[in-house]
Amino acid sequence: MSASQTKRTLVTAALPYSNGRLHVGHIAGAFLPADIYVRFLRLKGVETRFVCGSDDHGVAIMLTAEKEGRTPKETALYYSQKQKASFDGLNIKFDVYGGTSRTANHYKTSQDFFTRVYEKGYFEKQSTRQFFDASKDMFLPDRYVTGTCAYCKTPDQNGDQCENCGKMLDVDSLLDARSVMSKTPATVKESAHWFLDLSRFEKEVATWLESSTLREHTRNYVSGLLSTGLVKRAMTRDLTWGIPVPLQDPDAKGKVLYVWFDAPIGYISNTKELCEMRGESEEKYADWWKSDDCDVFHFIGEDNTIFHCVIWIAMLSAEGSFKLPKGVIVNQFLNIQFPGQDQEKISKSRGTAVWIEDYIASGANSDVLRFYLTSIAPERARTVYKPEDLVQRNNSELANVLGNFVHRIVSFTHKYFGPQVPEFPAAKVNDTDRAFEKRLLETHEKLTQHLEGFAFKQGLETIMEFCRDANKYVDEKAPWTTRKTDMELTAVSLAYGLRAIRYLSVALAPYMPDTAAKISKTLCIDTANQRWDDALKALPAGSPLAVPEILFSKIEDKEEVPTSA
Ligand code: B3M
Ligand code: ZN
Repeated sequence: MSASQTKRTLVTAALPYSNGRLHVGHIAGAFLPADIYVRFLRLKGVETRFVCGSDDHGVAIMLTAEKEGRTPKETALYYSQKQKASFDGLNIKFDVYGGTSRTANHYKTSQDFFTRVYEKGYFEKQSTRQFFDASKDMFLPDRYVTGTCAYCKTPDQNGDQCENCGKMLDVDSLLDARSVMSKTPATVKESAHWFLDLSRFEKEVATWLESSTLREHTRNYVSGLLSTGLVKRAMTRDLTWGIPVPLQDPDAKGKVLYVWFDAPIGYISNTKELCEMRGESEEKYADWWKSDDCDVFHFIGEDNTIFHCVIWIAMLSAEGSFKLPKGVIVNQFLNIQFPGQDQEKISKSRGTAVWIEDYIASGANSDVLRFYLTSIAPERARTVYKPEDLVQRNNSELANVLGNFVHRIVSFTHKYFGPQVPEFPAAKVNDTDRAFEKRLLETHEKLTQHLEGFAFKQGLETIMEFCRDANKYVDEKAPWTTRKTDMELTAVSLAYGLRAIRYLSVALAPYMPDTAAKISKTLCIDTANQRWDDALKALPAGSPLAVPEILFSKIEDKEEVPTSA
């Protein structure tokens, strides 16, 4: 996989449904890796915009609104703001965080998109059989109905997609369907809808699949979908909440766009929103969506794969004026395991989630969570979040290995050479120092490759291995012993140690921005125009040093960080 080589890059993270709070699984899935990538690109000097916002339409929001006694619009706004606060608390810094129900721009962009596809003749109007709740006199699209998946026989599945096998479900493939509203068996009623025949875009999807940046599991999954053939999918719904179908046809009355039609268009409308926020003309968004100088990367969780890698590609191909994404970076799910219990899915209803809001409210260090979630990132397979593992890694890796290295080098330098990088004669540099320097250069090369290849977890491991070696280097050079006999030799060890710290202040910046900033502050480095390769620049002798802060405190009492819902 290769990263963006172009002048500009637009990075998006999946738009979360605004019907609930965010938990660690959401963050590990799409948002944190996207944020790491954006920070890396910016350090590389790539002009980057980072776009997200809440996904406000669809039945999920309607059901929550009903349950919590708010309107769907109020619900969307309420949770969208909560989500924004959670992202802020973890330093996940989008350039814009809108909401698909909040702006006229999103309605217009979605309706214009629909109209263009319609005018090109790609929609087929068809009378369909839909689940219906006679007692409530309403159609039951998507999550309004539950039943058993006809393909894998998993019970309690929603009307749109089976959580277990990922297949799309409809009146014929959802067995024993019941209304979520009245709990009565669902009946079936006719309704006209507009379908996009995905099979007409099989070639476009296949070509995109070959040329785009995807992880292996994603490529295999999408090839599998293509090999069984694509089908027609309704792009409209019988719902009261959503974007009205922009057609004069009497059959369009009371119908809205399917949430998965308008949601990805949210990436475009949020980009427009951002241009407006920056005082640019609305048409500026085309620099990000229609220019060959820009690559678009979507970061998503595994359950969104079919929508981004098949339906969205077909939609964009049908509409024709936007660029196809350069890559879709998909993470698998994160399971959770509480002490003494079995591993399970993260679930709000079963109370098996760690909420970001609670983590932030506990006052725990946001970088610790960023570190832990990256160290268990489900990049190739599902992985497990273990609350006590976070505590253990904070203590053993962050506090003991990283924090301790920085602290001991800087405070030792202060003590014996004053608050500055010591000067040393070149003749005192020995093989151990040269080997350590080589190690640093190799680390940078490896880390850069990992980040360019979206292997964020391996990148972080590379940094931590370097930290362990840095501690070994200092132990071997033992400045606390050499200072009694040879101050010049001691100066070399500390200067090389400081060089490693300088390195970490940049290398860690995509992963742990607060920590990187604290290290930079200790080294009195202005990070405003910092670049990725500045990581390799040694600080000249005499550069000032500030008093080091404690980067990570040990978590003694496990209750200090939230461990459950
Ligand atoms: N809202 C599903 C989810 O939150 C959906 C993603 C939309 S991305 C355009 O997982
Ligand atoms: Zn299934």
